[in-house]
Amino acid sequence: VVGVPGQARADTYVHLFEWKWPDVARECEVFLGPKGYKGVQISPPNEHIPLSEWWARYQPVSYRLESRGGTRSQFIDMVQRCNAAGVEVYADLVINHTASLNNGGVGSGGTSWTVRNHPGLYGPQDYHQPTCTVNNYQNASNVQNCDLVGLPDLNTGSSSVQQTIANYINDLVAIGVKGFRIDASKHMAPGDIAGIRGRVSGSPYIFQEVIDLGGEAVTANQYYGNGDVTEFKYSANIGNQFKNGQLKNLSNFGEGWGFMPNAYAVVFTDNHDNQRGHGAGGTNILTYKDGNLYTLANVFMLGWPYGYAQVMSSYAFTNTDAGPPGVSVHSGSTVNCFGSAWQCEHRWRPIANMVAFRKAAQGVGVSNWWDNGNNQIAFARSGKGFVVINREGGALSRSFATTLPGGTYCDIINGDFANGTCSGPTVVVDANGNAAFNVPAMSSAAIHINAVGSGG
Ligand code: LM2
Ligand code: CA
Repeated sequence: VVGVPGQARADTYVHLFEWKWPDVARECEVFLGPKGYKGVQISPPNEHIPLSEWWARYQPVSYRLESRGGTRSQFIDMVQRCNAAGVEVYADLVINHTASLNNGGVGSGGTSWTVRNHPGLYGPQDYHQPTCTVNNYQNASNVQNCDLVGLPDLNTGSSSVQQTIANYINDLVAIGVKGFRIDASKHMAPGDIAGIRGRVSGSPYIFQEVIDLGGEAVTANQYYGNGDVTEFKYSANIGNQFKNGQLKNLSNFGEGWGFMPNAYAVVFTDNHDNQRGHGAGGTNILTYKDGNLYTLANVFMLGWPYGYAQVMSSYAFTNTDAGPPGVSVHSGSTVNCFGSAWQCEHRWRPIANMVAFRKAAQGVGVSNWWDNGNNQIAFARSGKGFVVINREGGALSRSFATTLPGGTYCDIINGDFANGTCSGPTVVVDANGNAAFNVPAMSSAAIHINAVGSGG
């Protein structure tokens, strides 16, 4: 048995990368709320440099809510509608630095600026001096007090800078934003983040982007005092196992692999950076381009009681700098997903339905682990659910002790359960808890106690 039952994580949020606010709002209402996603991470809502590349969003010009995502009023409407749908909005906070492009210009909201000079917000005295370049990851002060890829490094230790940042966060909190991803947290001293947090009203959820794959001066554990932290080792290792390893190795995936304590970890197969070779994680990162393999890895992640799970929702790209498609996701009742633009991984049936599995398995750990010594695995979330993953070229036909009460369960990987009926195949669990599964090559099956009919 692995996984500490009391700490088994129950929830999932989705990153709707570069979605516009009206599309996010509608998605909260028609899909995320009904499927049980707890939250949605949005791209940075602040004013940014006016380039088409996705990373323009990571060069703040001001904290006005005028961005490629939409206007302030569209932002407010989105937050209200997502809250009404039971979905928390997590804003991506870019607060380590400000813009550097071409010595200045005009931002996405019409604000004029020059490098280290943002009228009403910051002047030269608000940046770390003398200026230096992040180039030595063995030296925490270099990592935290110098310019990251040429981006002017705010003096986040100063109380006036902390207050300016907190004013921005408090504006978002007042609108109804429930959580924050703190971009480039590794590049700010943990005490600086604590200082900002201390000036924020309420106690929003925060998770800090700290890339810690080992071997550096700044480590993830230094940030636990502030809140959750991204576990990049999870992303790198799940990719490596699904691409090159053996799934039998995953029987103690999590703390047993030297990952951070379950209670702090935010986990993902890929994020918007490492799916395109930015950020970190190496060459084995799984993405939507991996098709079935990607689905299987996400089924594992959502079935497994480690971390707060992030589902990535991407747009198709070949150029790793390319910005989002011009077309809207929603137009009338048409949903523009799965084609050559928006990929909507969060709507892929196995991924979408495993969100409810994860909730159903709340509070219980893993038992009845089985593997074939290679790439076929199965496990129970004791008394709550059962997952079978077949990452091999042949079918997997076998009877398992599921730990579940007898009944006819919906295989939620291959069908949807609604109003007591299953649109796809069912799995019969007998009175002793045993059930026969027949899982084709490169496929999976999953059942849980909130998708079961009567009888059996
Ligand atoms: C991060 N973590 O701490 C992200 O992992 C990283 O992807 C972000 O960079 C970074 N923080 C800053 O928020 C991204 C992107 C970079 C891009 C920056 C700023 O990965 O490529 O840098 O945003 O937009 C771009 C150019 C780069 C240039 C820089 C400054 O790609 O060549 O450097 O702007 O003008 C001279
Ligand atoms: Ca810094």
